[in-house]
Amino acid sequence: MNSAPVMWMRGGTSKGAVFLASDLPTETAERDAFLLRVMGSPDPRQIDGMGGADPLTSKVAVVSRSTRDGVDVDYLFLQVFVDQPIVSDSQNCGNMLAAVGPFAIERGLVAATGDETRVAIFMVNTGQIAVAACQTPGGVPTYNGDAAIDGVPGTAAPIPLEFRDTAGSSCGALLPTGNAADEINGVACTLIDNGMPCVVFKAEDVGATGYEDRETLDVDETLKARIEAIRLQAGPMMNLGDVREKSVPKMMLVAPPQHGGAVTVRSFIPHRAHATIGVLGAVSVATACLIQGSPAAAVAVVSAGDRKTLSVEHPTGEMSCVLGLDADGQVVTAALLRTARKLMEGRVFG
Ligand code: NQM
Repeated sequence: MNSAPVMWMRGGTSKGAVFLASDLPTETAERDAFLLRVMGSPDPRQIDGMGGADPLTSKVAVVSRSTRDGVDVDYLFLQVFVDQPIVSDSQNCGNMLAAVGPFAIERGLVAATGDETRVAIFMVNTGQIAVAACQTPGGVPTYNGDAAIDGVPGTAAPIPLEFRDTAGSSCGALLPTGNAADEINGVACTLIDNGMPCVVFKAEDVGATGYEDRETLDVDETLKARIEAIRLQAGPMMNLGDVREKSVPKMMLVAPPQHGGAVTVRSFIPHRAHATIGVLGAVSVATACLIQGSPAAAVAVVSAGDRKTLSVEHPTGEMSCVLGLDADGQVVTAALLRTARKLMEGRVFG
């Protein structure tokens, strides 16, 4: 295949290609070869493709009508590595998820229902469902509005996302080792998966502050080697197997909040620092803040109550996670605000 219809979209603080599944090759190797050529990978500059030389702008969403009860569309997320010839389905992406609802309405997979259209999305990577509330005044998706999210300039139409039962999405359990903390290379880590497999540890335990900017973290080769050594050991402990060629688990360095939030995070996803924080990554860290005995709980500031809004501070602002707890104090729902924008529509060549 050498070209396909595509919409290029911003979803939350990420950006990438959104395809109808029926427009891509059904055979995985052929599909992945095409997507590598589309993005211009492997190449640190992705000069011969559409990727933005950053994992956050080298993303693909594949969308199809769902046959599942109560679900509108299926969404498969693919991470196209920038500098390696890898297309990975080992992770989900809650930021690109924000683009899926409007895309599904634009492509006629879902009929608009008045001024707001709720789209139920099956997330193929993890087998879970999210609901996106999309603005459709007069039955037409709009991207304009007054919602602001940190990491994106200006304002856009709000797209609240609701998640249910995300615990153990890829690792089989919220805490795959059963422990609030495990020691790896002398660092106390929480191995947790509430929608995204994450290793959460105190920034100070790996010689960082947790308040660095992205650029500072990205050039610190000593820090990155120390974190990667922890990650490679955490992978099998989290039931993820050998993670050398996987983009999970994400590495989350936590520190006390500085701006009135619940916690500060710097994340490696996993080899570059994140400009903000991933959506499900933030849900997983916020959940770790509620686990007694975890490194995150030791630095977090959390108020009482059974519905908690945890503001997760990141390099360029914050992301608020609204967590719903059951009678046992377990996190059973999560809601976040995102926005999205259609950037172009046409054919992309691979
Ligand atoms: O955690 C980046 C992003 C993400 C993932 C990454 C995400 C999530 O910001 O749900 O959104 O962690 O690779 O797009």
